[in-house]
Order: sequence, then C-alpha cells, then structure tokens
Amino acid sequence: DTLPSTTNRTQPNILVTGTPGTGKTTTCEMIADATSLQHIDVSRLVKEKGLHEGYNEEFDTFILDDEKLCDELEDVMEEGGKIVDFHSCEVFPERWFDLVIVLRADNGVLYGRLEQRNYAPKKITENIECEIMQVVLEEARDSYAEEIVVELPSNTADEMESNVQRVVQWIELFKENHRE
Ligand code: DAT
Repeated sequence: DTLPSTTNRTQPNILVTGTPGTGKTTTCEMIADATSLQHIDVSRLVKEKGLHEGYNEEFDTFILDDEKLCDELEDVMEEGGKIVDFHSCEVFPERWFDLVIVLRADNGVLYGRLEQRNYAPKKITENIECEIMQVVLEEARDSYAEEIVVELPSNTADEMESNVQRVVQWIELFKENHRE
C-alpha cells in the first residue's frame, strides 16, 4: 500500500477547508461533539496568539505568519485526533492530515451568509469570486494526495447533517483500522 502518510496516529487529523461562510466552523463543532476529535479554529487561534504580521486594510484580513502558525500547531497535530478549520489549506504540511474536506456552497446561499456576517460589499464579492473560481478546492488538490481530498456541498441543514455523519463514520473506521 502506498499511502502518502506513514502515520502512527491512532486517531486521524482532518482538515475542513472552504471559502468563508461555507460552514466549516459549524460542521467542525458538530463533528467534534459526536466524536473524540478536538476542534481547532485556526482563524481564532491566529488572532488570539498573534500568529500574524499585522492587518491588511485593503483585504480586510490578518496577514498570516505561516511559520509561527505551523510551529504553534506542530506538537498538537503530532498527537492526532484534531479537526482543523481554516479557509486556506496550502500553509500546512501535507503529512499532518489523513482527510481533507472542502465544503462548497452555491453563490446565492453564500451571499446571504456573508451579508448576515456584515462583511463589507467588497469582501463579499471577493469571497463569492473565490468560491466560483474553486480557489480553495484547487489549492487542496495541489497540496494533498488526490485520494484524501473530498468535496462536499454545504447549502442546507440536511447536507450539513449528512456531511457530519459521513465524516463521523469515516473517523470510526479510521480508529478501527489504526488501533495500537
Ligand atoms: P465558515 O466557518 O466556513 O465561515 P460557518 O460555519 O461560520 O462557516 O457558517 C456560516 C453561517 O452559515 C452560519 O450562520 C451557519 C450557516 N451554515 C453553514 N453551513 C450551513 C448549511 N449547510 N446549512 C445551513 N446553514 C449553514
């Protein structure tokens, strides 16, 4: 077998990525509630621990310090059993993850969610364009082995429920197959 990561993790690490508003945080919280996995909200961590090089006014976002972020998470990821939530996926080492979920939402749906968040019109447009151009999906496909990247629609509560169930089942199977 030629799995990319020769992992000795007994619990998997999962990355949940996607354009802002696609449902990463909600989905991760639900998966963490249903399993032994621990949710890591990277955007919050970056703000709380100052893992950035200041604020970019033009793009209305923090400028990520990739190296600080990866240093902060290295030991934590080594333990396994983490579900990581972030809108970008190319900053992390490939070996950290056993599964990469890319959440997707239709334009109209995403627009409504970002508007609800009171994002500035420019920031809404940028994020909608990012979703249309499949920026995060392509980033994921460029950064991780094809067979571990899974694209899931996240427009409705039913879809979210089904995504959560699917990942929970996958986690259970991983644990059965990686017992000590
Ligand atoms: P993200 O972490 O990707 O920015 P979120 O989890 O904060 O997204 O979700 C943004 C909002 O949209 C939040 O109010 C919950 C809602 N939402 C997310 N996914 C959904 C889905 N599949 N069905 C219904 N509502 C959803």
